Amino acid sequence: MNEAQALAIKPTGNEFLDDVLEGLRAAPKSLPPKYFYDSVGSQYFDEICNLTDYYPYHTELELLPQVGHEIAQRFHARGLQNLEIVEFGAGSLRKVGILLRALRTVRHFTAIDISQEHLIEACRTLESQYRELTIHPCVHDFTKPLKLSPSDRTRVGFFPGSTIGNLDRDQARTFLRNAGKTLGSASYMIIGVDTQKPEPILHRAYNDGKGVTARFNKNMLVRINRELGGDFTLENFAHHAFYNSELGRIEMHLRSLKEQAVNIDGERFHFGRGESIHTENSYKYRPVDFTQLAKEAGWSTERLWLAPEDLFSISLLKYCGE
Ligand code: AVI
Repeated sequence: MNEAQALAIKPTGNEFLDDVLEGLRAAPKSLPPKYFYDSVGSQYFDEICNLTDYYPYHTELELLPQVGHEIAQRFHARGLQNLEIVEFGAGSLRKVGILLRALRTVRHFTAIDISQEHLIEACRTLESQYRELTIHPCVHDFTKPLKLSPSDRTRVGFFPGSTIGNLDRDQARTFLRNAGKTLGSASYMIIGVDTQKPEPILHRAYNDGKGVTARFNKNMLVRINRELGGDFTLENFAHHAFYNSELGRIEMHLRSLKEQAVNIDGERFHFGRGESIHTENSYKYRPVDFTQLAKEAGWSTERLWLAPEDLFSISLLKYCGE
């Protein structure tokens, strides 16, 4: 892995500014959740993952060894050896280690992530642990189409953590369709998807007692102030997260605690007291609904594993085109 490789694909233009202005001009106001993940935001997210209240992370982590083992047996029975794992939104790469230990014939790993610093650091760590692995870091917004160089390897997409839940259903279908094109025919996908469950468990996961999720949410405003010269007063906004049962999703907002105005790049935005900026959705799927969604995007479900108490699911999908 080399830093120049990652730099070469760094996004250009000021897309961040354009997206922020567009989101704050809209009614209701919103900001895209992908901007949570600068290096500070990625660290907050790692902290969230260490909280007991945030069940998706440790539940998936505990289910993965069994999933990896069973997938290894399946692939072995099919004579599949020349494998490459492609992780979308590579995060801390802790989970992929479990897969690498189970799927011992993997020699190539492509890590795709929007945060360059975080990606490089994570790849360096992985490199030191898996000497025989060739790592290809790729700074990219995984919600956009991506073409990888042609290869005779069987590509296995890896999309853990229910990050797909941060996309609405149309975006999720588009992501899966694009991922199929990126990975190619005869590819597979291992995907972690959070399930619908009693509201108190969900509520706790997004309103943790230590306030880490609140800091993670507010970091969006810190970034806008620092990188775009905005003048948000942080104390004037509060973290607000709740389960919208009708739409089957957690919604995160930043709620204005008073009537106020904020300036960004010479533009003034007015906030009424109680008005909110919608920063994230986190959809929770019933297994049948996710299987159907994947099918509509060209993926058949080979197997779906459920964690105890159906707290989380991991699916093995096979690409069959559309
Ligand atoms: C990355 N993503 C799946 C997390 C989620 O649960 O939707 C992001 C997150 N937001 C608040 N806490 C964690």
